[in-house]
Amino acid sequence: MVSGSATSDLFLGMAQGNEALAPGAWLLRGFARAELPGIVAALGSITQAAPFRHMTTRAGYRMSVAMTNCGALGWVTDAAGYRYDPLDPATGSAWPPMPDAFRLLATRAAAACGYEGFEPDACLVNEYVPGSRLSLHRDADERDFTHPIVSVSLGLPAVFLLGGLDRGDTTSRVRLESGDVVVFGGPARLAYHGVAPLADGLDPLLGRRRVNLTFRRAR
Ligand code: MD3
Ligand code: FE
Repeated sequence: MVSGSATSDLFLGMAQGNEALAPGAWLLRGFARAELPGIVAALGSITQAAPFRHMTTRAGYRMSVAMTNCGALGWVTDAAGYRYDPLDPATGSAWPPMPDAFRLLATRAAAACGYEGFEPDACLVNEYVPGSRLSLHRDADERDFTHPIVSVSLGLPAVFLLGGLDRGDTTSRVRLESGDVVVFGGPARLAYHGVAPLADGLDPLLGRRRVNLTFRRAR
């Protein structure tokens, strides 16, 4: 798509050029491109305070994606299961604050898709190296699913898999590049999704890796 008519786009407050991936899911190609150097610099400060680490699922599997967080709450998984925690279990300290530039970017992207007033309190930061993947899952640890999730892709390109509300639904593949932003709300908020194994390459800003920021309203 192919957003609807100019009239309904205006009515919903959506900018021209947004691509609908599914009802409620919008791809904003290059939305963060101009801000990439600043985002990458801020990311360096965050990972200095809260380094990337490979978490373990409740079932005991080590995730191939390394993770950290910024913001009031951080998503963690360990033998106790999945949860949002105000403290980084690795340091015992609060997660680094969410930079204003991150928060404003997420709020602007959500508003560009018709989700006004999005105020994220958690930003999960995923780091992929060649071969890292994220198996099909849905994000259901948040309190209120009327809030969207905003994803910002940085570094190497990835193939994002988007399914439906049932695990067995067919998935479509979307190539996400550095600076692309995706907004998942409404009927797409609880859709199954994942990331195919990362292909090798070299990104001018991030090297041999991909980093994804997901902005959430957890509480
Ligand atoms: C669709 N991250 O952190 S972002 C995750 O690229 C996650 O690192 C992927 O899935 C990544 O949970 C994909 C895109 C995304 C995020 C949340 C969604 C897609 C979503 C929530 C509902 C539907
Ligand atoms: Fe997810």
